[in-house]
Amino acid sequence: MKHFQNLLYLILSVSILLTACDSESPVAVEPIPVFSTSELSGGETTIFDASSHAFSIPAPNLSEAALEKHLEGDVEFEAVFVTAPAVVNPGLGPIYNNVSCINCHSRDGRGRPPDAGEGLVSLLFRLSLPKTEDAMGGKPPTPVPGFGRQLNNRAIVDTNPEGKVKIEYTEQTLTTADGTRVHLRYPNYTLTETYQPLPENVEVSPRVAPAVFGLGLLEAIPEDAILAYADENDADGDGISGKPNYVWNAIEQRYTLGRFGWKANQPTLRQQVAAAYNDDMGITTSLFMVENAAGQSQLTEHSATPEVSDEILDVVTFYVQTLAVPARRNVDNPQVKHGEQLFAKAQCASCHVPTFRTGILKGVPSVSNQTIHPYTDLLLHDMGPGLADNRPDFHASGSEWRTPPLWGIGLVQRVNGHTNFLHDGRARGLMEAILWHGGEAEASRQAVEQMSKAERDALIAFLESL
Ligand code: HEC
Ligand code: HEC
Ligand SMILES: [Ca+2]
Ligand SMILES: [Ca+2]
Ligand SMILES: [Ca+2]
Repeated sequence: MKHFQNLLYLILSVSILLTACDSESPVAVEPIPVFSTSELSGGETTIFDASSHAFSIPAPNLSEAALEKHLEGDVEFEAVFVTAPAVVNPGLGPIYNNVSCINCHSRDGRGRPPDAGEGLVSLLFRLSLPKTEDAMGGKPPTPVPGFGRQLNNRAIVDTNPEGKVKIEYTEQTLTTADGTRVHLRYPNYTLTETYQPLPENVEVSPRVAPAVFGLGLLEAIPEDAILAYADENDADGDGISGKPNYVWNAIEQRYTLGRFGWKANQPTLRQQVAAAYNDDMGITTSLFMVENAAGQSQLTEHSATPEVSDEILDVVTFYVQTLAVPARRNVDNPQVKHGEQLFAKAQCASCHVPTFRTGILKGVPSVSNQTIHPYTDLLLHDMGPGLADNRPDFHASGSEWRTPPLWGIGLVQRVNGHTNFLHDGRARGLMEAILWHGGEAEASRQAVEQMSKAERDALIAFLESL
């Protein structure tokens, strides 16, 4: 392999020498690598595919047995659940948000808010009452009596959905230093047709389904490496803090570092998946045996055995751990390179951390010991009042969000047919998403507002290369 690579360098060098001879001033020739390392966003799990399937491809470095397990998980991720009793995939509801994982995580990508006149599909609303600290010093969200942790807007026959949501947008305009006007859309949510009155002091958090590729790599980042970026009291004075969330770990029965979800509110992918079955689909697993409708008069039956087996929970977890990360494109394009410099200069990289080295994730060698480029620190940041949901989630305050990874963001249009970004999908494009940044990212946003049009275009070209 090494020989082959050297040979390749040689051939490339010779051909460059030949072309160099044509020009006026021949330049010294360095061997150039076949792939730039910066293209390999997911290390050895990277795939070179920029098609509409870019988020749905198994990591190319899986063993044959691992690939088989991944493909079993793929089938379960797409499985449509129905009302019990049924032969295949029973247990749906009685109240739920959607009938399969893939219905929300469309093409393993991201969801969006509904269009005018459309019902909720891949946007859901977490609910809670103002929290109090528990005996162990944790801050779990307090479920709302009769509604639990989330508004379940769909229900099986003869059962009432918990309610509906009316979304109205208002527009505000921001003018950049060079006089360009950018429109920002601000959502207003009203919970309607609730099956019983909601308490006055209910807290509501809108969240769209994020993409599910590359997640095993994020799970494999050593905790120390994440905590190294935490700077809760901004000791280095750069205006950016970065705070770890500590969330309830149902497997370990203690509080551990949160990594997944828009507020880093889930500690592991296994728990995230089990919670999705439970909260989003009304399906019990060994991890969460209590139906999401518990405590409601409309819950008549309660299965004594998990509605989804541990085998299925295993393979679905493995599936979201082992989806490949798409490679970057156009890394050597001068505009993209310029944009990358501006990204660093505007301090974007302080939160959207470009590079991590993964440790060992037990049972998942393909994501272990990889150099990756996720553009996240997995920490919480105060993003200001404009983005606040005012619903704390464990240690995340009402205005704190986890930095989302930016890898693959340039392919969202291709895969999902939209460019709705941020936790509630309010942004209709990358620039709108950036211009919502406030709080700790205030200086970053101001830097972007001060940029010339050419610089803003370069920044976007860089993001689109991810
Ligand atoms: C109703 C829509 C919906 C359904 C159905 C759904 N999800 Fe999700 N999923 C979401 C939302 C919204 C989030 C973000 C949750 C949060 O921030 O708390 C999410 C988060 C995730 C994450 C974490 C992603 C990240 O980057 O942190 C994983 C993994 C995931 N879901 C897997 C699944 C699996 C597996 C299923 C099926 C068992 C499923 N989801 C069903 C909407 C859905
Ligand atoms: C203080 C930390 C911080 C800084 C600095 C920062 N971001 Fe972010 N970024 C976030 C967080 C947190 C979110 C999620 C906010 C939300 O969804 O409400 C986000 C969201 C985004 C998104 C949308 C991602 C998605 O999945 O929807 C983009 C694009 C983005 N940032 C780009 C940038 C760029 C470009 C810069 C520099 C100009 C920047 N960010 C600076 C923390 C930061
Ligand atoms: Ca059920
Ligand atoms: Ca509920
Ligand atoms: Ca700091």
